[in-house]
Amino acid sequence: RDARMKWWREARFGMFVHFGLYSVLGRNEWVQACENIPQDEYEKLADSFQPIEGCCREWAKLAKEAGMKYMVLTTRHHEGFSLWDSKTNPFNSVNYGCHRDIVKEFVDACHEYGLKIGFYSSLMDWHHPDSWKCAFDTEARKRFTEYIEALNTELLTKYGKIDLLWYDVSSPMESWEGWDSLARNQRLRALQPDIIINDRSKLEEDFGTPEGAVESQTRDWEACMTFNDISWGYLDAKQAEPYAYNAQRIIRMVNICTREGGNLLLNIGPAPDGSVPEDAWEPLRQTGKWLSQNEAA
Ligand code: FUL
Repeated sequence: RDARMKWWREARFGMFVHFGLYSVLGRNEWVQACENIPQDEYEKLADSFQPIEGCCREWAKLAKEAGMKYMVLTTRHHEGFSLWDSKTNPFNSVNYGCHRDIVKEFVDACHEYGLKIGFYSSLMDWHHPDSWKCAFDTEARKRFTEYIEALNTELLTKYGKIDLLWYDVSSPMESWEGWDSLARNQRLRALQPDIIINDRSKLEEDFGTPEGAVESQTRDWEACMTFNDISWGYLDAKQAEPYAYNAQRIIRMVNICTREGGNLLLNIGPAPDGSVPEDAWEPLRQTGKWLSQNEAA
């Protein structure tokens, strides 16, 4: 375990990217649930999902400049839209909208900039009919956990070496048994022997994930924070708070994490066209400058 954790423990700083259909609306990644948007209406957003060519390179270039060592992309957030050429989930970015495999572009961009590669994968799926039934319907639960495994198997076999799997929110089930996490994670590790897995499949696995606060844990941990503290997905100007992190605040967080043996995974929510939001550029560049000067010292 120490061997596979080595790069991660030295990394200190990574970029989280929340990108999906919710980005098009610019009102938080939970918008479908919060505003009760009917499924057929939400599906229509897929046609307007048209990120500019090269957007993943833009993220990776900035991550590199910021002194980050790895990236984690929401390959499929709770909404259930897969950003890759999935055979398991036809609701994806190759069948709809831009007709591109964004995950592949992301992986290529990470290679180009020498960044480790992380995949975020939700244990919920609002687009899948079994997602909500899992808690009380055994057959639905079986179908759904198989679906989750099939998705992750695709992700871990189609794109070469993947460094990190970042599970998220496991609702409605409260135990790893319910999600069949132990057996699934073992099978996934067999596909990617060096992969690091976070703690959100209800098993401790490799590291803890305090959210929204830089709070140390007695084990390996990574604080995930988002640029404006209120949304992970893009917020358009009408929704956005006038406030975003500045370099000073980011540097302070990185330093606390470093001192207390953790990492900082700092999120950007790209705009509908995939570009890096305006107010993230400068703070991240300044952070990178500071880190490179002080690492050298
Ligand atoms: C949460 C999710 O529900 C948010 O949408 C976001 O992805 C965050 C990192 O984890 O629990």
